[in-house]
Amino acid sequence: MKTKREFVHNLKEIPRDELLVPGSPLCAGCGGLLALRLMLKGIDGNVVVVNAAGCMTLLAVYPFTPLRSSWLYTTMGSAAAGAQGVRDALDVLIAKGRIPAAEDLHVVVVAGDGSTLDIGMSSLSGAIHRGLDFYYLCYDNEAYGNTGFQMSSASPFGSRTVTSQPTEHQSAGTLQRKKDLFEIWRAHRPPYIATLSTADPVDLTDKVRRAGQFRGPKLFTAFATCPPGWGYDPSLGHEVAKLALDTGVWPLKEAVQGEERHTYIPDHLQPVEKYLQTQRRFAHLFFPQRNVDALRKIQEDVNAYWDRVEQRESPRGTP
Ligand SMILES: Cc1ncc(C[n+]2csc(CCOP(=O)(O)OP(=O)(O)O)c2C)c(N)n1
Ligand code: SF4
Repeated sequence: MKTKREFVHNLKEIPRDELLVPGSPLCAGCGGLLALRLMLKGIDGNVVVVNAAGCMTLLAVYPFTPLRSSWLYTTMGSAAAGAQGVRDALDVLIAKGRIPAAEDLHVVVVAGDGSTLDIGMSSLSGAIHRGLDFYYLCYDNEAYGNTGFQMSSASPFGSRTVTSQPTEHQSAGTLQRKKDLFEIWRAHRPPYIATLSTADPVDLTDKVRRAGQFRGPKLFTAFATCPPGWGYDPSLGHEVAKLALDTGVWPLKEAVQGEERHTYIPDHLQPVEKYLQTQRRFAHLFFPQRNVDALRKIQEDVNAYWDRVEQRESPRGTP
């Protein structure tokens, strides 16, 4: 079941304008890059991008950049504070008549899950609490990608990262569950939050357009497929992202003024193993022998999530 779109109803209605053009040194098939490109299409007007250290730092390797906008680079911990500074500067310049209001820019933070959930969480929490008017994109590749794929607090249970390798004492790899960024954000009560997936670009751009109706923090977390970190061929990114939706691993949802609803409820969840088997970071759960306990736990977590959704929202399979 998919919810009705408000602004973007089909692929043809996704704006053709590009603020992020081809030509970057990021990996082929980078899902985070595609999420950013689509998100910028959903924003009405010009932007200034504030970027926390991470893979997207490669978007501006002087003197080249694929961005058709200004770009401010910050430390991992301070992107949201940087966004506050840019917003304040724009407001002051407009108030003093130094730039016309019509030339105002939207402030867009781009940060990885390590920056968002670990190192930059306190400055982000403060910015949301102050009601800063900005867009925030966390591209969630579920690890510290830029430095070689170390475990972050978004790494899912059972995944292999370079700092959470399966051993003979613990065969699952990462033992912790992902932090729930959506719920952390929801507890701050911002006007708009959503999860995004490049496997549904219409849902993605429609959500960004809808968010544009609100002043204040507009927060997005995108499923960010990562070929080298996750271990799959770059040409398979769409299939991996689609399976994450159809197995229920990555729910598509939004919260408007705290009211949560799912924008896609799979009619029948596919077994989560179909998703796990697409990536080498989960290969140790299947070879040299099946890790029955870990696989059961992953499936049970997904089932429990959707059972809760079913109780709250329309039952699965109901249009
Ligand atoms: C405080 C701090 N610790 C470590 C680093 C080194 N560093 C640069 S990029 C990066 C990885 C960032 O991970 P994430 O935010 O998930 O973004 P990704 O690299 O996955 O795009 C790290 C650890 C840093 N810049 N600052
Ligand atoms: S390591 Fe992953 S997130 Fe980083 S640029 Fe490559 S594909 Fe993108």
